Amino acid sequence: MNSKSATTPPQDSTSTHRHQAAEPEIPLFTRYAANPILTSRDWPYPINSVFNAGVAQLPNGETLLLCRVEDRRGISHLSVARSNNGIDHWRIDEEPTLEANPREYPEEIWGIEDPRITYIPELEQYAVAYTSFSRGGPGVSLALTRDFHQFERYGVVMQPEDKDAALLPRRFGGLWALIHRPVTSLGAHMWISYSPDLRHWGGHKIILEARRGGWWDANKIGLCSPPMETSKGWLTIYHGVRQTASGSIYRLGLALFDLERPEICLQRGDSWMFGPETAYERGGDVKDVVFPCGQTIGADGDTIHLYYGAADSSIALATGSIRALLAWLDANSSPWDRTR
Ligand code: BMA
Repeated sequence: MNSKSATTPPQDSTSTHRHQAAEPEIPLFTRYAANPILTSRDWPYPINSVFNAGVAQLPNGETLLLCRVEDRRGISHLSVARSNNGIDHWRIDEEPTLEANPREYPEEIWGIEDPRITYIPELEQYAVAYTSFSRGGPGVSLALTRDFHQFERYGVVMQPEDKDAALLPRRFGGLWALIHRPVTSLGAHMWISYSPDLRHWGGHKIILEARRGGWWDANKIGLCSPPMETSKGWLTIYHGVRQTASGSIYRLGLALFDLERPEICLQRGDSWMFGPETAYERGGDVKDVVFPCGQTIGADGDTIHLYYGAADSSIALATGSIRALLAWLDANSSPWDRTR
């Protein structure tokens, strides 16, 4: 008798209990073999670390990363790196591209961080939503640019404590929509707010709540990269923070929001779909962190190049597929009111 068959239960992938379907059989994101793609050693001037980059795909085909660069005082600024293939041969601005300007924008006194870039066809400009580190804590600031040289600052659009924001690329019922993560007495959940002019914001609503208890995304979540528009809805990568006895673990989950009413969550994955595994994700200034702030979509309309900060120390790249993420959501989400 085959000893294996005596001890191994029959394999039937369809019998897997929903809440145990934690890891997809095929990884949803494949790490670039030569990760990390950018570190402090690549920088043309002395810095501590480079991580959490906003991403834009330029009309000339270049990939632009607006990187969070932490200097050796501990204060962050944003700097541009460009590459023809989005993988290597990065050309980095010789000096900081966008620096905190606390004289005119006092909310930027301790630096600017974690940009998310959205191209806005109506304005023919890129909107950069970033964290301004103020005396009152982190807030959300907005700037518009055509060329990543000149920036028009809109100042604080969401007061502290708030961060992890991105603008959606078009209006809904005449209003712009910003996803963000305030910390309120209700907790650290994802919200949406609307504006007629990008300056005055209202209509605030919670769109995704941090779960509770033992969940991987209990108590604190936030938007990662700007949502991707698909035929099924806004495909959205968010981070969940698990507090453990030895610190936090930042992992990535998926949710889908209604195309015309982005405040409506259609699906939410049960388990995380990407988390710290490699040495450069598990060790660094802040261990166990993967933190994407942007992606590009390939010419096939499906391939995602996800750029993420690794352990607050470097920038790494992983490749995925919109089709595969949508299929995974179909197979791995529960009605969301049962998961809280
Ligand atoms: C978050 C942000 C990110 C950072 C992460 C891990 O709150 O501040 O910039 O990457 O923590 O330190």
